[in-house]
Amino acid sequence: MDHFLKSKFETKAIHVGQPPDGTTGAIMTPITLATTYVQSSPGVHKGYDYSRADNPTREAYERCLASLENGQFGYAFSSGCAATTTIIMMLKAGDHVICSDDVYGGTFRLFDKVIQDKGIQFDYVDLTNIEALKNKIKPTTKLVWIETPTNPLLKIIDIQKVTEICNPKKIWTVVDNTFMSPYFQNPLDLGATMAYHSTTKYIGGHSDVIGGAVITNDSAVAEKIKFLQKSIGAVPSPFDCYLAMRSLKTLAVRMQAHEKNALQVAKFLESHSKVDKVLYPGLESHPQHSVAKKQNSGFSGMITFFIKGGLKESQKFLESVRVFALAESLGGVESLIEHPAIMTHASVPAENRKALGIHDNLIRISVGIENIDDLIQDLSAAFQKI
Ligand code: P1T
Repeated sequence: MDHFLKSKFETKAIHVGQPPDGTTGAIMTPITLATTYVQSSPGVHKGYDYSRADNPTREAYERCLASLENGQFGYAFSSGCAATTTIIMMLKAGDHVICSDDVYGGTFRLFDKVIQDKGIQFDYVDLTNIEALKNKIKPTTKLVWIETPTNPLLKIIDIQKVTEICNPKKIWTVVDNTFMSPYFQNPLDLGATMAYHSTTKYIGGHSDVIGGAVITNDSAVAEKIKFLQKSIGAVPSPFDCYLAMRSLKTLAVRMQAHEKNALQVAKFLESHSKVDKVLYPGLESHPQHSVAKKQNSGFSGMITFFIKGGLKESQKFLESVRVFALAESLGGVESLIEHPAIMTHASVPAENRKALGIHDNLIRISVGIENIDDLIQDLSAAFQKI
């Protein structure tokens, strides 16, 4: 057993799965690029036979990541969408999935345009409404996909309430924990079957590596995911694993910095005359602030707000920022800003976007860890351009 598994978050992030190298004493885990491993007799090897199945750098990263989610089993993938696909491959034609109505546009596209064609059925439900969830469950329901906070509307779903309904019925629950990171939210502790990440975001943290991950404590689910990981083969490269593992070491300090800045940006926006409404789980005005306070140890760095006006005002504002970069994605050290209706959620049909409230005056911010004065000044100057 890893000596550090019982340590606190910051210590686990630096040490679990990463003892000094047995051969050289190197303090950093080597990047093992080999695709294959020499066997002394057919089938006799040192635990590795082919790198799609097992790779030492990936294994170190998976162990560390699993420990941060208080999970026994962790699996890394070449993207968040690859991890989503692998999870869904546990299902078969005729199975039914209930998914948060407000999810990353790419998740919706994958379900709606790719997986549904294979005979798996989907219902999209506002999971902040537990009665609505209960009403949609059928005998064929096998999985509930919870994104919380949701992307981009930052709705907070009560994970424990959902798992209390699903677990007795043997319905798997997946929590997309991308926006909170394991530092602020641990879905497995709240009864979820799987914690999921687009590690491209806070876990990678530097906007230089695409990846995904699944963590579970359910050994039967773990066995299936491991089998599918090897069989489908959407695995990250050893270098990507190294980068993501290196990033884990600073996850705690980064998340604290993101949150500190985000709270100040959210308050600034809330008091600004050109802002209609701000959605940030850390603000008392957030509709599910009490749920966030209960299930999260912090509120992370994502903010969504409605600017006064419409597309014209949004465009002018987004063209005017200088410190915030107009770009998709989130969770990096640099502040990003984007327009969900045109960018990250363009694959959600216009009528769905309208029903959800993803309007043309909606702007999403990923608050980075630059100096807060520069961030506020940048937003302030951009508002003056409208
Ligand atoms: O991009 P990829 O690593 O494949 O992850 C997909 C994904 C899954 N879940 C959530 C909550 C996400 O936000 C994402 C990717 N999101 C963006 C690129 C974005 O800008 O919202």
